Amino acid sequence: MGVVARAARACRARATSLGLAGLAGVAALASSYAVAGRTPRFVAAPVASAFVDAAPAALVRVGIESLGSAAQSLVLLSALAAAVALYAVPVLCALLAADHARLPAEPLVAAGALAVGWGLVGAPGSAVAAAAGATLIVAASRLRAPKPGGVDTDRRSVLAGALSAAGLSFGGWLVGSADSGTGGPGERAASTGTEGRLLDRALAASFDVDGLEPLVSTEFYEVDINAVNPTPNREGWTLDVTGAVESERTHDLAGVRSFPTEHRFVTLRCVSDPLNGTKLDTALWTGVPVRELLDDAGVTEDACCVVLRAKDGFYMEVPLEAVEDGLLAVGMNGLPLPREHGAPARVLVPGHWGEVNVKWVTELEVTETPVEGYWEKRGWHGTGPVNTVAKLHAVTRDGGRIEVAGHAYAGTRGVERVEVSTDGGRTWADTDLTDPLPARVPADADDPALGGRAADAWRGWRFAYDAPGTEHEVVVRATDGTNAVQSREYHEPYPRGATGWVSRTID
Ligand SMILES: Nc1nc2c(c(=O)[nH]1)N[C@H]1C(S)=C(S)[C@@H](COP(=O)(O)O)O[C@H]1N2
Ligand SMILES: [Mo]
Repeated sequence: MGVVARAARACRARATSLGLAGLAGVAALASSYAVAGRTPRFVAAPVASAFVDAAPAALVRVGIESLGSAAQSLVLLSALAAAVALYAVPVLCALLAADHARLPAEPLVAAGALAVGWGLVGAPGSAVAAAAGATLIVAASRLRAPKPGGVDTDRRSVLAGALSAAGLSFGGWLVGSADSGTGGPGERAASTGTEGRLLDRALAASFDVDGLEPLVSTEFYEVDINAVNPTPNREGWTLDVTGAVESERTHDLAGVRSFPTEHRFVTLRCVSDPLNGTKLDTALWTGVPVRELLDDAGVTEDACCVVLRAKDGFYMEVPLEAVEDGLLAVGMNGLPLPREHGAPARVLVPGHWGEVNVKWVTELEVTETPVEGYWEKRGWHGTGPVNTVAKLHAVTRDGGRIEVAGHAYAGTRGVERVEVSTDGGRTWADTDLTDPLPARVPADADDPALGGRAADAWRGWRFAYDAPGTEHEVVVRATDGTNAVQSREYHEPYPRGATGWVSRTID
């Protein structure tokens, strides 16, 4: 009888401690989030990255391909649960140890939680806030449910708890205010000057069709491996040019900007984009030709390739001749590069799949032998030139007329022609195409010659016809600048990008 009662009491005590430890974990995360937000300093962020790193390649592929940001939320959710557990374990140990030694638990909890946070993010503000949150919960629980007997111990532990929590909060607030302030939307440059003129021109050249984006995308797609994107740090950012070069270089943002700058209209398409998907977008990018940076370091004769490395651990390798013609972009549509598109700088590689357009770039490593990039290790053959595609994104009716429209993209080969069939591919007609977007424009050109032709941007197409009054199949296909017609044979995106002709049944 006595044994059973004691066992039950011990069990209840353990269960209470476990619940309290879990609560302390939740409080730790909440406090860290309050200080850090959805940035890499949030204590759950490194757990999320570790999950993505450890996940089997196929899972990462399927997740990013088919679930997109839902997969990232799922990763974040499991990372949150795991992070709570990471805090709960040392808190539980601290509670049990304190109980055993009849010591106040709060200092032990604070120390344990601080160690966890520090190990995870090494960012004092966020780690201290998390520890404060955990400690406060433990202190509060003692306050509300004093242990029977031992009034003295309770008073001492409440005092110790309140003091540790107050101290930690104050410390967290102090350091937190010092190590935040690196995020933010950044300065808002007015879209005037050359960029403004170029954007106006692109808008004017766009087809005004319901359901069709203008030539500069209003919503640019986002694909990356992160549940939490790197925080922009424009002051602390540097780019290293290393490897097979005569002299390695390190540039900060001001250093990069001291090279000649230019604007380019560039289209990006993710290799995972379905045949008629929407992971295809265009922006006006501003930056420095990669050639300038490579020439400045002096690429050696035997160099073949460049590995582009980024702050989120992502890296891709590109042939030298492809990246030489690329742009280190620091601006997008007249504004500083936004966080989700790689702030403060990303690389754009003409005509290649989206994945080699490395965001948050920190290093260009010139190599003499090819290496496999992040996605190649996971089975994609994505570093090659893009496939030609014509999308069908808008169908509108006006009385007896039907209009179909979309965009077509063929990388650096350019789009020469888009044809439509309204009878399932038996007969074909030419469509109207938007004028090609302007070519590369030096940033210091005060009246940019807006002629020329962008080497790597999509074109819009539209076609109107009399409704046949019966169900019919519309098919669309593009021809590139080398006179090659878009491949007809259907293939899913994995592993080399989708192929085939987009078709749609209209009734
Ligand atoms: N650092 C980094 N760069 C990255 C990625 C990434 O996960 N990390 N994803 C790549 C992929 S797969 C694509 S399709 C493009 C998408 O660029 P966007 O998000 O600006 O549209 O970024 C590429 N650059
Ligand atoms: Mo991609």
